[in-house]
Amino acid sequence: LDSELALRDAVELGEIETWYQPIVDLQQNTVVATEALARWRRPARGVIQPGDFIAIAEEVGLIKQIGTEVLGQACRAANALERGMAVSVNVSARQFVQDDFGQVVKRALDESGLPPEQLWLELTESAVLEAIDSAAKTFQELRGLGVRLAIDDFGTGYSSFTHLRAFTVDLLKIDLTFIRDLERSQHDRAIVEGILRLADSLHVDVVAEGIETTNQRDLLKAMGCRFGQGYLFSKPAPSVQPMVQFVH
Ligand code: G
Ligand code: G
Ligand code: MN
Ligand code: NA
Repeated sequence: LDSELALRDAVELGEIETWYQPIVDLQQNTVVATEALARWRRPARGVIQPGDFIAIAEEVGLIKQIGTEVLGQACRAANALERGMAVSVNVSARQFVQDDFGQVVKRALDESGLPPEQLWLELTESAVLEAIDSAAKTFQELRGLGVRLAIDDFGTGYSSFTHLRAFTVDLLKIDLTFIRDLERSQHDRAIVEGILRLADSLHVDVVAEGIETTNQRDLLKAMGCRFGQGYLFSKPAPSVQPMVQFVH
């Protein structure tokens, strides 16, 4: 309750920050994008992780405000780099079902000057499913703006294929649970290969999440996976890491 009250003022007080984790082109060895990850810098309590406040924000109706703040910060940060860097922003179901979500995104693009194709929006499968009726309209609006749409945590949702049939997306982010045991598990390799083949037929790009070892990276690269993200490259950090920092 204490944290709920504090969270109500967090945006106004400038306590919501955005951290960034690079997304790497595995084939080219370059950073092409960065995922925006919300953090709450609470005075005298330090940096609070999204796992400890995003769910509260959704319950008490603050996610719209916080999400809009993160979106704005992320677009400004990506645009400030002036070198084609994309930024990938998480969108929860509650945000996505807002009537004016298309407008919120348009405003963030206009105010930051970020080219639309440099904004990726990560939707979870459950977010899309919950919003199945209003989602179609919002999807059209977002496609019209020219932003790129990604399904986050792909493979963990209920009926992943239904979403692929219903909506045209540009990217799939393979959930890190499929990447973790890639070296040991023939089974997981088969699943990831299947997702890559499917994505290829659908002309959808893939980001493998949670890459922690060079072996995982090399396997994914050999399988033809285009993009990757994980602690091997960088943990989330308070500013966008420049491309030159990428040395693996
Ligand atoms: O950064 P970390 O790995 O702790 O993120 C944990 C979870 O919080 C992830 O599932 C991520 O998608 C979610 N998350 C992080 N930032 C945001 C945000 O700005 N909005 C929403 N809706 N979720 C976020
Ligand atoms: O649900 P979403 O994919 O948005 O969540 C991203 C989360 O994954 C963040 O909390 C981020 O800190 C975490 N993450 C990013 N890279 C790695 C990694 O290599 N290993 C693990 N275990 N977590 C990671
Ligand atoms: Mn994400
Ligand atoms: Na994910």
